Amino acid sequence: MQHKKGFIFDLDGVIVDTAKYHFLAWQKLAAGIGISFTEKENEQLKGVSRVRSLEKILEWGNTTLSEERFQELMDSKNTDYLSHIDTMSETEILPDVERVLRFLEDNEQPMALGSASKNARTILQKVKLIHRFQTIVDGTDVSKAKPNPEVFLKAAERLDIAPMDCIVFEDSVAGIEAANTAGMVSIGIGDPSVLNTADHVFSDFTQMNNEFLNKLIQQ
Ligand code: B16
Ligand code: MG
Repeated sequence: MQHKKGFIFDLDGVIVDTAKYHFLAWQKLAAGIGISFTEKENEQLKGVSRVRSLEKILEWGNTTLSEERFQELMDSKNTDYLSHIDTMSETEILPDVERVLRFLEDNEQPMALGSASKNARTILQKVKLIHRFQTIVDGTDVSKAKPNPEVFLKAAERLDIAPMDCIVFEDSVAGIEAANTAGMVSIGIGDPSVLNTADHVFSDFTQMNNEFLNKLIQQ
């Protein structure tokens, strides 16, 4: 009998590296309001929603803004970010992502995207992966941001697979916490010393062979 598991992929940092574009856009915004913003701060925004990201930047800079100005800055950050996204193509899909997707498709495993980004569909279209997922749950579908498990629980529900039979690939600490809280198998993609609460960690998909994927299916 073919076992069916639900495989849920985060987007930024797992399928494509859009953190570098978020960095450019947030840095421009921060410079415009006199706040210093380096790669170190950018790291702390991984998996964090757009609103919460701006709130954090303002906290770091000890700055408060009117609600109207806050919204204006959010909009201009996103316009700037989208100008970078517009340059993207399939060449930016991270190494071995396509091999993993193909292996899971060949084994008839349901797959979903579970991302905090409200731009997830645009990005998936640019890299031509939008049709590879049975369902897409993104920042427009959820009201509670990671580490809340809502995004992954919604993906499981739409795949019609029990949370305990779902496997999440995530690059952020908040996302791993969300997967663990949802009762799913959490697989960190990145640095094991950072993602130390994940069930398994790989530096990237080139380190994860088909035998490991097969074990996840059979478990
Ligand atoms: P947007 P993920 C997250 O995506 C990013 O890691 C995070 O840096 C970003 O702030 C968030 O999406 C919101 O993105 O501004 O496009 O709505 O890693 O959950 O795929
Ligand atoms: Mg991510």
